[in-house]
Amino acid sequence: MISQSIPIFSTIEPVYGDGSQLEETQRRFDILKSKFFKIFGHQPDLFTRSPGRVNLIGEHIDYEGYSVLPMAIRQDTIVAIRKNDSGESSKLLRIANVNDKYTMCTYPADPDQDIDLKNHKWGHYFICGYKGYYEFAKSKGVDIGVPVGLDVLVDGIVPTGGSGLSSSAAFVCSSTIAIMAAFDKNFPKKEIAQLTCDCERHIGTQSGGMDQAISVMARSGFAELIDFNPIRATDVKLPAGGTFVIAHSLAESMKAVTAATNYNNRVVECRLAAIVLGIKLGMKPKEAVSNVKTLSDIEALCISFANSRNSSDPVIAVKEHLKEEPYTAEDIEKITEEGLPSVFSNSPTSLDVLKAATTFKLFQRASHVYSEAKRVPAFKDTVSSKLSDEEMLKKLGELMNESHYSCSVLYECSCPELEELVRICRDNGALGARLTGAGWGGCAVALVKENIVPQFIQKLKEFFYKSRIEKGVIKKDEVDCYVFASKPSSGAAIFKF
Ligand code: NG1
Ligand code: MG
Repeated sequence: MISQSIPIFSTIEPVYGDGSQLEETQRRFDILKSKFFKIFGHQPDLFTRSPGRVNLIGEHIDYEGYSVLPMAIRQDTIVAIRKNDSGESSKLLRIANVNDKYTMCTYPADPDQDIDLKNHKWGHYFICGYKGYYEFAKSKGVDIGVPVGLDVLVDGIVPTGGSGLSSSAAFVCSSTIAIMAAFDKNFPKKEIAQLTCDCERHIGTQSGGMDQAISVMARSGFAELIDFNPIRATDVKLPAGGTFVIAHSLAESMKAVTAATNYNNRVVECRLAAIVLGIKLGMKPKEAVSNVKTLSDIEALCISFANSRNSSDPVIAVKEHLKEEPYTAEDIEKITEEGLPSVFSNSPTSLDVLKAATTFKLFQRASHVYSEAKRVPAFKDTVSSKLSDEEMLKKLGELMNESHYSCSVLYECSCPELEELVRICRDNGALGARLTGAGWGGCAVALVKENIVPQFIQKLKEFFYKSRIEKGVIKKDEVDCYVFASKPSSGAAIFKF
């Protein structure tokens, strides 16, 4: 099979073809064009778009090497771009936004620049794409000549502020593809999915590749099972009669800022759990420290141990070999026979985690990852099973509820607002509801029978959003941006008009 590259369109219909979205999007493109001209004094060369996503199941396991099951949402980030190879501005990357909240960011046209992580700016996400694209081009031996200036205008409508809908990946993917297309290049989607994942790591989170893979590879009408190493996407047709409703908890989680205590902390805990388990299951400490990167690396060892106990569940190995009480660094160093700063010496963001942490919950994190990893194939198998639609939806809802429990209790990535929201969803007819994305704030996703969606959304407005509107947390006319039903939409595209 020939691996497809990013599609190039000369009209917006193929991507935004359904009803109201077409008009709304045409307006966005018109505004982008006129603002681009107003700011930079010329027209853009081309546009790119890449969508946000909602993860249906498989949370915090992509970076452990396990498959996940997200779908793209229609909200996306459009980037307008033009190369600038003469005059003073040929030495600059000028990144502007249609939203006045984001003031223009200017960077040197230098792919080797460092991103100032201590001083977070919205434009940094573009630089992630910029640096990553040059690294990729270099590694492929693609000649893109001396760096030139880029004029860029961004229009993102994926809810931001750690919504868990991957506004960051939509921005990084759209930017990277815009840069690639501005240099008149295109590559297979799989390579771009990997490249954009590497790009986003420049922001300092040790993320897995789910968000970029779905944003680049999504197909309209399908959720996708995403496998890693190498990245692959398999279409998953969702059962008729069910709809996914996305609802924002209105708690913000700024992942790029809190990484050392939240996201990266869990990545480090998983690595430590994997190393300790590997040693307990017979690996030499030195061998485990240098070879074991993720919990999936030692799954075979865990399963053969579980087999010896008449099970195939790696959670058995976790129960037997890890203790429930949190580990101190000293506890772990006795097992690894090496200091933790030395174990993580080549990862500055992990060293930040070690500085911020007092203890590590290895048992809980590993139990979550191994059990969540099983729920993903269970979800996919349910969808392709012979169950009636009714039974199928019920089973999918149960898996989503189990996933939420595991995220909340074992992985501790929920928050009071998400707990309240998930409970309200379940009390008002959801077949299942869970936090989605990294958590610590952001959105929940609920599986709801299609015929009750309007009432369901009404109930959420009444029981969750009304009091928040009264307190001024959001405005009344904004509420539809925070709670909406979503259908699986298509992936990244390039537009040349
Ligand atoms: P969001 O929801 O965008 O913060 C993050 C990671 C994913 C995945 C999920 C948890 C990034 C870019 N994305 O998503 O790779 O690990 O958390 O399942 O960091
Ligand atoms: Mg993100």
